Amino acid sequence: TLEQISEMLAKYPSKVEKNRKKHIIIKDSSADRQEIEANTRTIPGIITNRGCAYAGCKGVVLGPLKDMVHITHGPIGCGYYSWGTRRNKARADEPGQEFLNYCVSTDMQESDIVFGGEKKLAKVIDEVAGIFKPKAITVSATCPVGLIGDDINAVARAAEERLGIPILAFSCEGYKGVSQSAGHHIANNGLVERVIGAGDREEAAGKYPINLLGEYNIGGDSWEIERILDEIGYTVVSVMTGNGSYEDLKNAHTAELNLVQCHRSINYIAGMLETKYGTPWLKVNFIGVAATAESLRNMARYFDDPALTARTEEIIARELARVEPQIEQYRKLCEGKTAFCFVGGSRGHHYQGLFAELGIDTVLAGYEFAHRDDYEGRQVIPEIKTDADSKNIPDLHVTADERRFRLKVSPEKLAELQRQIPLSFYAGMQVDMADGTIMVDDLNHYETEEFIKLLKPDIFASGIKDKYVVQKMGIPAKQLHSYDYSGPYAGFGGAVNFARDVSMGFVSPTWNFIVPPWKEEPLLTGSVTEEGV
Ligand code: CFM
Ligand code: HCA
Repeated sequence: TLEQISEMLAKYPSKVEKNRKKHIIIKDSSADRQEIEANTRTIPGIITNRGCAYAGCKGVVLGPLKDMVHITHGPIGCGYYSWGTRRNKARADEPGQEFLNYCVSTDMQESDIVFGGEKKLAKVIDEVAGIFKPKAITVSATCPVGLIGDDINAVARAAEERLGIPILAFSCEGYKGVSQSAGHHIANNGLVERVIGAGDREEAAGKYPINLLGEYNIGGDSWEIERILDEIGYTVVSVMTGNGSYEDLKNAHTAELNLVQCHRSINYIAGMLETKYGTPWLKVNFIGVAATAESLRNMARYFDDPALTARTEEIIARELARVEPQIEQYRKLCEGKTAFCFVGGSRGHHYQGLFAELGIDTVLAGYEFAHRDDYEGRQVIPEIKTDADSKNIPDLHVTADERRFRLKVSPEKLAELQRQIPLSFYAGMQVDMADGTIMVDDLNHYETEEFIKLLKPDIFASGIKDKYVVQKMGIPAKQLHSYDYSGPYAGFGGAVNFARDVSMGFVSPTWNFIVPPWKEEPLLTGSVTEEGV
């Protein structure tokens, strides 16, 4: 209840209390509207789960592009901690053109900080081009690079002339924003400016050409989604950016529709491609059986072709017949339980549907770094105040491409479709949450513990940073970032894997095998003597 939350917040200094209050909402559909504060600075001293702009740019959006080598310009730590931990999988399309297992850094030392790191960067770029012969190279800046003023753009331009391959520089210093989110925006801008449209194809190679945006192939998710899309007959021109490539992305302008799975990380590209090429985007969600089926049906509605619609229904029926009985088995183990669902920017919403299919109610959900539109829906965008932090990242000024702009559907048809399907629109998390459930933005460790005591969830879904604290409180914790090294969880097949893994969390006898040390023998031994020694 509100009083209990107030009590929890009262432990903070009063300024902090006032701040955090705006990031917490109890869903109440009778209220006119419920505004949440988001995408603002974390209060120093609070243990947040957020990452930095570099993580959002290099780690999230650029990192999965497999035929490019991604150079981290900075001290080794930033590169090291982004080495493979996100589990974005890839397979080479051409022999030797898959570099994701490498972690390339300029390994800046103190002397580079003092005298500048540009020469070292130029040398690393030359080495990378010589050793790997990639299609293209990215350079991502970490905090010290911006502080000392290395001009990575000039270094990249010079190297590009020298080497004859695209070298893209990203000024995504960690401090460029309040979270990963700023880095998404920086990466989106660079891909639109330098990659998408750089190819010379004017038409896609097959029928119903689409791009899948905001899907990063964590644990193989996009492979499971593409399996179905291929079977239905779609031509997946590119995936941004899971198992994605420079090679595919450069012809992404040939798609007739852009699908947006993770709105937060890639809505900028979706919007810019609509302006530039006249291609609308469709908000999809391939997490959960019902959401997957609905997304496929919405896609069929957009293309409006009876053969495609029939094929869509055929595949959905086949997949449901296959996965529903399996999920039903697991549902018996999960029914009636409750979950916390706190992830970065879109999974906090998407996974609630999959939990519901297992009979698990989400009692608290939230995002680390999403914006108000991801909670409240895109209709609030015009009223979001731009503060000094968000002004840091410029919106690109994109105009219609004179040669390639083509309205994919007439304005009348577009308006009609928008009444039926989420075309170029995202309604956010809030509408899907039940009354009385709680939304928390940028949840921190103190609030995590307090909310657990209050709500006693049966499972806690979030990331590595709070997993072990929660597990030690005796609650199964499920990572929704790395999937705890499991997956895929997307699509029809993924839902079964998820059901299996969550059920394991509930029925695992592990905890019964562990005897806390103080139950085996007293922690303090000795005796008290009269002298007190
Ligand atoms: Fe989008 Fe993502 Fe997410 Fe995200 Fe991330 Fe991620 Fe995430 Mo970790 S792009 S917002 S910046 S769905 S890395 S694949 S799991 S926080 S909820
Ligand atoms: C990131 C990456 C991350 C971290 C995961 C976690 C991921 O934010 O830089 O905190 O468990 O998914 O790998 O979100």
